[in-house]
Amino acid sequence: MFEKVLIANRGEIALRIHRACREMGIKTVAVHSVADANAMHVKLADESVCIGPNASADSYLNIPAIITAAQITGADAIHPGYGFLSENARFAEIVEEHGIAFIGPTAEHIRVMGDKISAKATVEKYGIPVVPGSKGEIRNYKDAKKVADEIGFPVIVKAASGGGGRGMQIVRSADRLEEAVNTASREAEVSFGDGTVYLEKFLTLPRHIEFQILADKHGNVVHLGERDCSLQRRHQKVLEEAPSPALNSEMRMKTGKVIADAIKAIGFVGAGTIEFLYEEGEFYFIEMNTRIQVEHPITEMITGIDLVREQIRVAAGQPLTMSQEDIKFHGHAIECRINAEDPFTFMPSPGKIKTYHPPGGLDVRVDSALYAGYSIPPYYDSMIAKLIVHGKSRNDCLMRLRRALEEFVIDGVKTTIPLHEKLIREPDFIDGNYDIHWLEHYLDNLDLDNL
Ligand code: MV4
Repeated sequence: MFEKVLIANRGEIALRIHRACREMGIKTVAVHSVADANAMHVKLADESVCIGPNASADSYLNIPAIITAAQITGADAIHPGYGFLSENARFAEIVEEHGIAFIGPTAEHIRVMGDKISAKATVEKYGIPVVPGSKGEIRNYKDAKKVADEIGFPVIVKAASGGGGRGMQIVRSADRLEEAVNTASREAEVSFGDGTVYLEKFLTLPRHIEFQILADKHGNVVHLGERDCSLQRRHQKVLEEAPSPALNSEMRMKTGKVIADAIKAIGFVGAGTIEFLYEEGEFYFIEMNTRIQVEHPITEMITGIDLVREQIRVAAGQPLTMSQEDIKFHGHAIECRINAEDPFTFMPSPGKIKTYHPPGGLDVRVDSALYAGYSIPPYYDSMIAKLIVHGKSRNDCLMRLRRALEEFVIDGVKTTIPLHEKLIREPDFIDGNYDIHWLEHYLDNLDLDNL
């Protein structure tokens, strides 16, 4: 097992990784920007290294500084967390070239899944259903027209290097197709330095459902069921739940098996998420994430499995601690992402925390790096806490979530707690009756003057 892990991240996920390491007897190294000198992840770690100035590009994305920090402290592995360098194949490669273990999949698997065209082709080959669309790249209008005529409008043009919703164009009729292909390609070139685009049937009212998998170096692969991440605003998830209100156990186990078999055939190792759009009883693969995700705790709450611990174990060559038959799903879990933002306009609200009182009690988990007196810097993501609640049933979970949100006190900055309190009282949400567009429609129709 590793002796010392460098955590190449900040905030709550850096704490989450530190905690897994501590419980495994592994020492930790925090890295931080100048702005994060007083951050909680720095205080908790056994050692810390300042890797650069405030801007992420100069610190948390600074590969030479991070490698040097690992060398100086003698770390034998690096955990990238989520965001930042977590899905940078070149970073994974450089880490390994320096004789340091990368806690994640191989650079090659990151690269294949990072290109949405090759990701789709790869999973389709092993039996995972994908969204109908172009076989690979669309080079010109002629290519696009041929595919669109086959699958019918509406279609969506996407960037091969995209993901997370950037560089997409929805096309409702043939007369708009040519400009959409050109716009998508131009935007992709500007955003990602790669103008490659592809085309898919646009699914109008799907849910976003993703499956968690774990795979070791010995050919063992398990799935840990799904998370429903449909509630999002501008491609930022707001609240996630597991299991999805839209699935039953039979669909879960059937789809999970297809996915686990495909992941085994692909030879992927580590923790991964297979993202689907789900519409009218059918799954359509869109992307695979090759990292631990923000919303991983809801899966931990319903399975009792420590995903970060398993990630560290498999990176060190150890087998998974469970097989598929050992995985039992218990009850329901919901995560609310709490951001330092105005709850209804979403204007960022950095600043100093005066009072911090997180909720507690049975089946309530708060993943956060906040403390009273801490100043939230304006340079990074605005997510400051995740409230994760479990219950025996979805209704028990909702009742407990109401209670926990009421208890939560964060004074000094605006937070999205009031949005969550309102959202979980909406009849459509209570009924589990929502799709990927529901939250944006809901927010558009709120009367901001009468809240
Ligand atoms: C789609 C889609 C509908 N049809 N693909 C958005 C982020 C990226 N991960 C993929 N995304 C989507 N891909 C097909 N074929 C709908 C989305 C999507 C979305 C699109 C427009 C506005 C909001 C959205 C929210 C989630 C997903």
